[in-house]
Amino acid sequence: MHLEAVLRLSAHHCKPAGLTLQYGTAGFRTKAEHLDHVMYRMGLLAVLRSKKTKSVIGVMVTASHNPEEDNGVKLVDPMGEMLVQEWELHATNLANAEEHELQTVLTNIIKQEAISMQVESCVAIGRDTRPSSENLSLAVLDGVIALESKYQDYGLVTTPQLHYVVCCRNTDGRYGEPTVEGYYQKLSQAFKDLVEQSPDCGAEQRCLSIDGANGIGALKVKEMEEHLQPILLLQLFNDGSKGKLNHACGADYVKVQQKPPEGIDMKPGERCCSFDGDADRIVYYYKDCDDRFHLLDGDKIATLISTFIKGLLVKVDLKLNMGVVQTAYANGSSTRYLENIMKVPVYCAKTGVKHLHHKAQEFDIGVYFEANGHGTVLFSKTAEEQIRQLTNMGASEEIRKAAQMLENVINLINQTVGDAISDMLVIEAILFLKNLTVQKWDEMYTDLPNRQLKVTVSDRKVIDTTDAERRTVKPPGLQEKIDELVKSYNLARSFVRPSGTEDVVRVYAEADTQENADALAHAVSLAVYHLAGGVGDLPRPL
Ligand code: G16
Repeated sequence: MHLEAVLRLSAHHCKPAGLTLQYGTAGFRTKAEHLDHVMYRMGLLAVLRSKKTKSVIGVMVTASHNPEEDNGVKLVDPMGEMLVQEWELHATNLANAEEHELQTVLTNIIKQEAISMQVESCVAIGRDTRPSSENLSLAVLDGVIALESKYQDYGLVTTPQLHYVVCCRNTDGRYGEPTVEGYYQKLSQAFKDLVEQSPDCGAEQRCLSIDGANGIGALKVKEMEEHLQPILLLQLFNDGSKGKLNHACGADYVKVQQKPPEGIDMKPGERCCSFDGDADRIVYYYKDCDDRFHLLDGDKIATLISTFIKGLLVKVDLKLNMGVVQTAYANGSSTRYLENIMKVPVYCAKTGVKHLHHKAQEFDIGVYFEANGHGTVLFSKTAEEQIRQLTNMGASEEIRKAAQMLENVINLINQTVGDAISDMLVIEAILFLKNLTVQKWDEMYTDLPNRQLKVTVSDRKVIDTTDAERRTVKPPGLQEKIDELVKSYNLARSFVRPSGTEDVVRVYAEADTQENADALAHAVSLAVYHLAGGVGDLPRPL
């Protein structure tokens, strides 16, 4: 095989000697200036994956919630899912091969995966609004061109839009038309069909304020707005016209800081939401008459959506099993509510949509959400078929109506991956249909006070976890220390894990009061600092 062009073009995307990067929670992610060679090589890998699967493969240039200076890459598999985990190793080997090893590593992947280089391939490329994204997506393109593959450059798109078009392309349009306009048409039609039955709500209920994180989500929601009027009236803040991407705004900031983003004008009782930097996460919030901030995160979203779906399933009387998948970050109150009140089985997966998605596929209807607002609902083929049959058959009017609503949810939810825009429309539709205010939704259960902190250590790989990241097995003594600290507080829980997107260790704690959650999080941070090689200043009390 001739890899001449690959090596020739690689000279324009040289790997800095000695630099090694790890495939993390959602692909490679680091400072943008270290990523040119990675992008080129992910272009190459996407072509190989495309040949192997005989499908279109997606490459999204984004670092999502990370600061503007960072960038990253997410690879999208044929049905719109994240790259299959067995290929993460190929990605790591390829990204870390020194220039002189590139040919060997590529040839090894081709051999190991028995890839026929004669097979046609096609790569779909997308990017977010970061200043570095355009050039990095050109590097991806160079990799694709080096292996003489077909491609389509979708330009500026949200990550979920790229996942959507990849799935559409590989299902011959059955999932929808493979364009951004097709995405708007599909979602807005399903949204309108779903809310058709809702009681007439006032203008107040129809208004939603959106914090676009100064990112791609803001651009895309602006494009979509006209498709949603007059049902939904959107007010967009942090639209990218002045502020910096994810700076003091966006879903991650709001969730971690537990406060509103800067740049949003919030009136008491008004429903607001924040997207993250590539619009695959969403959180809701409002402030009450006493100016108190209330956050409705991924756990509250999962509860709202699964309660709604369960209600419809009872009406249609289908014996479909439904499960909810969360991570260790899920608030203890949400898990108890789902299990004890709603009687829905709940599972805990490792952080990262790839893990949650996988688990959710085991159910007829799998609802998965990370507390940070990343999630969706998956319907099995059986579930989709049974629901569709009921919409056509001579079932009673009530059953037919409920089945129709479920079908609209299937069309509205982006089943390929968590999607801020799609999730927002599902939530808005449920609130309309149930005539629920954001306050009433919030009252479903009360979150346990919690705190998330970050600790910088010299090498975060010294921490190893087990039990879906709820316990550490390394370094020695850390878990014992956490256990001892947790015992001193009521209703307390805490865990630590190395982040797969930032160079930090994440600390989570919850307890009966905010003071206790804060104190526990601080004490655990100190334990991490001392036992796992903390660098810089000691973690300070909150
Ligand atoms: C990515 C993943 C999420 C994960 C988040 C944080 O989100 O897709 O599943 O929760 O990173 O991961 P970590 O704690 O390992 O840094 P995004 O929105 O940044 O792509």
